[in-house]
Amino acid sequence: MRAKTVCGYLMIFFATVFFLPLNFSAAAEPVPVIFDTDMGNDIDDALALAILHAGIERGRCDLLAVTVTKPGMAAAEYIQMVNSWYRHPDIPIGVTTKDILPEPGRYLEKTTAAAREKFEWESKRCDTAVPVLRRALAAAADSSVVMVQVGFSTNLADLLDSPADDISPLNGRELVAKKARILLMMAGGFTEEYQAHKEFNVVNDVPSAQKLATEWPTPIQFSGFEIGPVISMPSASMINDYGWTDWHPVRDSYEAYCGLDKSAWAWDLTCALVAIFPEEGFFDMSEPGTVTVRDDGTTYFTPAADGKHAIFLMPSTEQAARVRQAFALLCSQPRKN
Ligand SMILES: [Ca+2]
Repeated sequence: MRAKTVCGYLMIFFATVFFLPLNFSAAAEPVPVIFDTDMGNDIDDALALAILHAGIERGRCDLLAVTVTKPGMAAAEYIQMVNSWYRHPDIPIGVTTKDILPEPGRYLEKTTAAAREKFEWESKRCDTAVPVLRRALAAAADSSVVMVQVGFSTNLADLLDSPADDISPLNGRELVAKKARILLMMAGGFTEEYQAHKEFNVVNDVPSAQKLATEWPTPIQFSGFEIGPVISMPSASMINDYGWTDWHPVRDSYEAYCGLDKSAWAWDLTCALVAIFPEEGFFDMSEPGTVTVRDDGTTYFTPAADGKHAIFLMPSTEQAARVRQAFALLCSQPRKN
């Protein structure tokens, strides 16, 4: 009974907001995005990738490359499968050289195997992450690229240390300073409740997170751990909104990861959403300041007028509802044929 009532309210809510707040302007130029992910450790990376593909379909995102901080080929092959399903098989993919959490997790291999029964795609011979990042940046317009990092800081720290090569006469730090506009990263914990929290993306590679916090040359906006629990993915959407297709890689992954009836906490989607719809006010940002990463993996934010960092502020009830709705609509958005 209760479930039916909740479902009824959700349907009214969906019908209402579908026509109201998602009035993304059609004239905006696609945002050039590089997506760096630990795909497979949690389901929100897959949902974030779905949001970026929805952005491509809407003409709001140009996905220049995907780089992976999960070693081995399971994550890379899964990403190639998803990109191919969305009909963008040529997006470059680069893989880390470090061996952090190599286990494939709950959905990468399972969904890739299921996909083989549904459609064919060409497996990619992937390069390592740093040359893929360097090529994508070198080819981009100056100060244009939005970097979205939703896994460990390994690849982007390695990028900063990369020397000049035949891809670019600039070293990594110079290349980032010239080509990137901003880095959006899911990392850290910044509210009082999470002061002692050793956030997953930080604690699995603390030196790299420290390097980005101190050396990354563009502004950084940090989406902290505290945001995800208040904007979980609506399970009703996972159950109800995919009827337009007989199979969907991200829905299949979600089912394998936690079951369709669970509303998974949603961290990584926040950065993808803000990357491609920066003007929509989905979140408010803090005043400028500096994020510090301690050696034990905890983090804190200090306001400072000349700081290059900001943190996502906790969303209001209205913002959280709107963000959840955007997640639901974008992840389930039908692809073009
Ligand atoms: Ca992640």
